[in-house]
Amino acid sequence: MKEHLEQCMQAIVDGDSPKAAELAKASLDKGYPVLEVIEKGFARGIREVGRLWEEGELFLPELVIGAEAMKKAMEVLRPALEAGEAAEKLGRVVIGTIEGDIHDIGKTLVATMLSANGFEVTDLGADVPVKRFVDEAEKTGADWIAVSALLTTTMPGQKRVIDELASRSLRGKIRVMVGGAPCSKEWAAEIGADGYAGDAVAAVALARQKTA
Ligand code: B12
Repeated sequence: MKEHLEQCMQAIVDGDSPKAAELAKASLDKGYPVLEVIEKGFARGIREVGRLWEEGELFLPELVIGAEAMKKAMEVLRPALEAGEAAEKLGRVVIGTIEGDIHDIGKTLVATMLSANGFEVTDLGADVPVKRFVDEAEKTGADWIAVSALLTTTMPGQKRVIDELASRSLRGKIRVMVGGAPCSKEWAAEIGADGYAGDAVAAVALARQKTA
């Protein structure tokens, strides 16, 4: 298993989409825990690509190619995560990546896990305008708005979602959770969010714990 996870990571670092898809399929065939394969294999790979890019060892096209390989692996693995979808719905969540930000791999993983664990999820995709989060949440009667941000420059958009809710007097009715690599518990507290989660499993726990 350890060696397999290393190979998964390496396929992303190499930007090798066919290999990533093949390893993802092999993970399913071998019955490895899917979430562990994602977090300790593929996602570790994409974070390593980010680190190498930041250090100037990789160029932007290589970052893009790494992200493509990551997406290929996710395409193979996602149905296995969704397979356990619960019949009883625990609540409704509107999720998206905030405007100006196109990072959607982590957000999609959170959406998939919420949906597999009994939440009705409306995924608005990436680069979502502030008002659209709130419009959709009102329309679907959502319990939660989940806002992802991967850039320090787009994080303030998470606060604008909260401000927009307040301006429509929806602040206690619809909760807001924030996440994405640069976010933290402290940031969530600073902007008055109802919660922060550092990964998809923690996001499910947070939604469960606080949904009335
Ligand atoms: C892949 C990637 C890309 C891909 C995105 C592909 C895609 N479709 O998503 C591409 C190549 C397109 C890209 C582009 C850019 N990127 Co980029 N990218 C990354 C990288 C390497 C990995 C992100 C990722 O997918 N991680 C894997 C997933 C599984 O993890 P995650 O996103 O963190 O999500 C988990 C948790 O955070 C949490 N979570 C996520 N969302 C949410 C939401 C909620 C509500 C909750 C509760 C939890 C939660 O759960 C997830 C699952 O565990 C990061 C580096 C890093 N370490 O994050 C840089 C990074 C985010 N990128 C960066 C930059 C600068 C850019 C660009 C500006 C580069 C450029 N010059 O053009 C552009 C931005 C374009 C834009 N406007 O958005 C910087 C940001 C720096 C900063 N301080 O803001 C980073 C940190 C790289 C670096 N080390 O410098 N990028």
